Amino acid sequence: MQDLKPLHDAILSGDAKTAKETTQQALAAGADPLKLVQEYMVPAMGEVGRRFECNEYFVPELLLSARAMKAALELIRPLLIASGAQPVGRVALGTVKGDLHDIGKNLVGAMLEGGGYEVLDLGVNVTPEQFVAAVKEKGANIVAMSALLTTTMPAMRTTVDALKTAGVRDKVKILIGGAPITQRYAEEIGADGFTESAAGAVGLAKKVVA
Ligand code: B12
Repeated sequence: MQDLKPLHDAILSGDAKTAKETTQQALAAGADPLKLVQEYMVPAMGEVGRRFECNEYFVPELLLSARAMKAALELIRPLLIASGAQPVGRVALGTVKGDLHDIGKNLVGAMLEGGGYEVLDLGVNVTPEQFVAAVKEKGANIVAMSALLTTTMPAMRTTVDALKTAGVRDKVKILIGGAPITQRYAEEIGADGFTESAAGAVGLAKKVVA
């Protein structure tokens, strides 16, 4: 396979145009789409997460990298489906009711997509009923909730309770995250997992489903 470091570097530097072009060229040359994701794109987003944690990258860099990742993924996703590779899981992802912060959520979504998950992005200000509907009507087997405000954290508990009331709690694994969220809080509300970073979301999803 041709050297695809430029794809890795384009995502790392948030260069959506080059990410797209490199992906297009690689696919035209017969590269394996799954390999592109696993060996170049996901590691690039992992490095983005690491740099953010070390304060080398800030929110604008994260957004640009997430956009570059999405641009490349748009070309790859249809091929993965066409090649018969089954999504490893279906995730209903959203920022909880009352909360409009979506940067972290979008990063988590891009990482999960890169990890082979089908992501149903419900957006921001997502009500418990919307999460329940995504499980019942769209067959999501993972619910992933994001909250950035201490005042909206309780909406996570309300959503867990709504899933129980709707009788679908045992059909899904629940992941939570966002700056104010802790492992302790996840345990307290009965969620299945928490990570501090988007980079850890794929590993976490795999762990809880296994
Ligand atoms: C950008 C920002 C905004 C933007 C949001 C733009 C957008 N499209 O998202 C705007 C300007 C709209 C905004 C509005 C407000 N904000 Co604001 N905002 C921020 C800021 C500066 C950065 C948040 C961010 O994007 N971080 C970067 C991302 C990448 O990090 P992240 O979201 O934490 O996500 C990472 C992890 O947490 C994890 N993760 C996130 N979600 C999930 C989910 C799962 C399942 C998993 C596994 C992992 C995971 O992965 C991500 C990547 O590693 C924070 C300060 C801060 N340092 O957090 C304040 C902050 C969150 N905001 C704050 C406040 C108060 C507000 C407002 C109430 C302000 C106001 N008076 O209007 C409003 C509320 C609006 C609302 N109803 O939501 C406070 C919250 C304080 C508190 N105790 O609750 C903060 C902490 C600022 C502060 N220090 O006071 N905000």
